[in-house]
Amino acid sequence: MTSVVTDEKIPNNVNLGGDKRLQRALEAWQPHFIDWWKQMGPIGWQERDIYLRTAVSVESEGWAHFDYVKMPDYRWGIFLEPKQDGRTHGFGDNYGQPVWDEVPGEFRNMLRRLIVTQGDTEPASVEQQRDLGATAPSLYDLRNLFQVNVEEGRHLWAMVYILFTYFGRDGREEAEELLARRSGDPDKPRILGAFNEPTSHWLSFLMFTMFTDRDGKYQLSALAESGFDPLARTCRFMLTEEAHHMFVGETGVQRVVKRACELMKQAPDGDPRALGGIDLPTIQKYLNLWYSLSLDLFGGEVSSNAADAFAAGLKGRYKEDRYDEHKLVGSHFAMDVLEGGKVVHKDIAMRNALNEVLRTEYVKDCQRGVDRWNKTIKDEGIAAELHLPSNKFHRQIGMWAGQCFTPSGEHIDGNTFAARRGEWLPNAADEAYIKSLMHPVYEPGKMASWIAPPAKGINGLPGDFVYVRV
Ligand code: BYC
Repeated sequence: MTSVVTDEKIPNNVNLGGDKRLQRALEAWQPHFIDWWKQMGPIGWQERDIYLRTAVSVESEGWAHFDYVKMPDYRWGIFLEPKQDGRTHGFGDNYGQPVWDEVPGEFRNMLRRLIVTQGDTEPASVEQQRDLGATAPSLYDLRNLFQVNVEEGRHLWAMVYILFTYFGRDGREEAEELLARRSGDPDKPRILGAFNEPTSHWLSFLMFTMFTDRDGKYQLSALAESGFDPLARTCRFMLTEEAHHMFVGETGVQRVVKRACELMKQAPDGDPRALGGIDLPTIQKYLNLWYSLSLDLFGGEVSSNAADAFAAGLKGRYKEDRYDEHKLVGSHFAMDVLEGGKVVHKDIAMRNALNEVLRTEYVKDCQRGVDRWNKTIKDEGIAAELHLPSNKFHRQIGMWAGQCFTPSGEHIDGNTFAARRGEWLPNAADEAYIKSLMHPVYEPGKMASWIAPPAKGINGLPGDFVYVRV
């Protein structure tokens, strides 16, 4: 394995110093990235000391270093998992052939599109979250927000490294574009829908890290199988960091749920809102919103793009090794489809159904998280449950877009949906209420009224550690 270099301008384990042209090109992009970070990154906290984790190698033991850092000084590095000698394509038409170390000409555009789409989500999420530092419910949460933000920045570096190294001038242009698009900007929006949605308060942030970052886990896992080996190696290491982001979301929502239950028991009429909490029905609405937005990120249910990417060996399935058959010629996937305005269950050619196959794995993973939230509710002695809505509910991409379904999956007309929308998705009053709770709590160890404390601190430190020097 190439050794880790941390004293260069760009820390890396890819022997960047051995390719002076590439190194100069990336060092020329670096100030553009820092300008973007200062302009579009977290507002108001750039000069503060934050207790952050920095990736310093890819070893499973000791891959990260924790210390106080000012965010613009964060050491965003390039780290790829070591190359496995003799690795072969694990799926698709080239199954069993040696993997590629260079971009295969015939798949160049498809590969670039996948990498650019992945790369685009990283700065997008930082932009979406840039105001949240003003209203963090605790120093612990504030630090977690910034940890997520700097690591999304590193994931951008991961994709930019691939673009610069393997895509020549096109790659450099794409890297500039990644810094030029803006989340939510109608003239130059980010590529995928959910990354243009406002994440304007902490409940949305926690749902985003639970559901949208989890799409990241599944997409990165599918790309980690890629027969384009540099992409596979970079995605494998990105997954190591991604786990913390989902932890922030899942445990964050779990703490909101716990607090709701505690306040239900304390409030005279059982309404946690009376004591500055967030009630379970409102939590359910935000769950419905962010889950459905995140389902859209898997693309159409039936997709020739997905079939082509699989056939080419560029994008596989989640944990491809678990499957017995890796070419998927002649096999089928049974799924709901829309035919003549009706929902029917049908066999679809497997390669065309691969977005749905990946989404199905994602849904199971989300359900495991919701089950853990429901256990918290039960442990608090409250008789209520949260539910994932149907995968047809509130969809804007794919087969169910333009159709209306209830959260339990009943096909309804547009007028009924419009009349009942506010029961299922956050309405203006819910947004106003949640925003009214968003006041910063920056005293070490203290929490806002609407969220329970975490079970433990970061890196073995106590909950009242000064995670951010305010
Ligand atoms: N919004 O064949 P189709 C993460 C477009 S998250 C807007 O149905 P395909 C992270 C599609 O581009 C993971 N447009 O789907 C999380 C295509 O357009 P063109 C990000 C959409 O291509 C939190 C057309 O519709 N990584 O890492 O099989 C924080 C027809 O497409 C959307 C990736 O996504 C949408 N939701 O699949 C930070 C991996 N969905 O080409 C980070 C790379 C589809 O006809 N991307 N369209 O103009 C992919 O694998 C695929 O592009 C997708 C779409 C799965 C997104």
